[in-house]
Amino acid sequence: MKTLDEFRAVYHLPLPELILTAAEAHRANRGYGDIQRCELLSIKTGGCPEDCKYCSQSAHYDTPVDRQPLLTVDEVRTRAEAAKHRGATRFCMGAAWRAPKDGPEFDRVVEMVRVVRGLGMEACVTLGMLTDHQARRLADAGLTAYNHNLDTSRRHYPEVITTRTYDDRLDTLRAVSRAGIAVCSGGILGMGETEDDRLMMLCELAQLDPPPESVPINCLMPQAGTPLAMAPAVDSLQIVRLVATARIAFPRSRVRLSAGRDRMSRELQVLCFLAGADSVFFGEKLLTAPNPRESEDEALFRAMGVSASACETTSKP
Ligand code: SAM
Ligand code: DTB
Ligand code: SF4
Repeated sequence: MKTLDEFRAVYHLPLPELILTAAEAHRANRGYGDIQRCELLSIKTGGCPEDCKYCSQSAHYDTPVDRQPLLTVDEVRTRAEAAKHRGATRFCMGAAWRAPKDGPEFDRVVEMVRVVRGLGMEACVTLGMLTDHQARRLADAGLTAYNHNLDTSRRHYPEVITTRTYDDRLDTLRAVSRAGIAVCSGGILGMGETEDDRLMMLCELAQLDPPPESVPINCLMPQAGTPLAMAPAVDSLQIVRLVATARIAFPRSRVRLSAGRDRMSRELQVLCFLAGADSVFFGEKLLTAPNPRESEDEALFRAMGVSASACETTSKP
């Protein structure tokens, strides 16, 4: 699927037909029961110069998030080891930067990537805009993927962020690909956009060559003090439709049911997995916001009868 009309035609199929089509694409292209557990760690928190209207870490808004300087490599190692014991196979690290500055801090992040890879986990980082040189250094350290979300459609973007452009975002994604690092890029639902805006975002991602290795679908977690603090929740069947459309458009990619699961019922999450989602953030905190309790996720996975081996690993500390 490449054109917006194709995306619309798929998205607006009768819902059972859409889910079945996505499930067939999922079964044909990936291990159906393989739902990846990822853990997320904020390695540098708050004080970000960007004005993303959804974000608790932007210095433009008065939010309850405390600033925290870049963690040490040892702190990251400890957290990554614990994540591995809980069954995570991917460790994702986020920094509240517009772009990393070359120097000791970037060197430290490169070392963090080496450490996580050394533990045998996939490593993903999200650090803001990257130069070609920085992308190559991360690639040399063995980085598995770089997360950099388009967030929304090109036309809705300026309503959400004014301190950078959509093309800045695409430039970084191209630098990441040029360095041979897999791209993780998706967006956030529930920022006042239309359903068509969400399809435009998927359509932009579908133009990337190669297509993104993973597509995170986040639901806005309204953050106190931000301009989107009072945004209403997204309709649950619209989430299912978008997940299914992403699965059909990116049959070989991970479609990640990312932020916002704490407000989703078990049944809605199961529908999303049926529609092709195959990854979650595991652990009680995302970057600054809460995630479902580990015990709840364990129970959900057990009830679904998937990833039994990962559950066994996680029950032993
Ligand atoms: N500063 C870097 C950047 O924005 O590229 C990396 C960190 S940023 C927090 C990573 C992503 O988290 C954002 O692109 C956005 O898609 C997602 N995110 C941030 N706040 C969120 C929220 N309140 N609800 C849902 N997703 C959110
Ligand atoms: C992504 O798409 N979602 C994650 C990850 N990439 C970095 C971030 C979710 C952040 C949720 C809000 C918070 O914890 O502050
Ligand atoms: Fe900064 Fe990233 Fe938050 Fe935007 S989303 S304010 S760039 S940390």
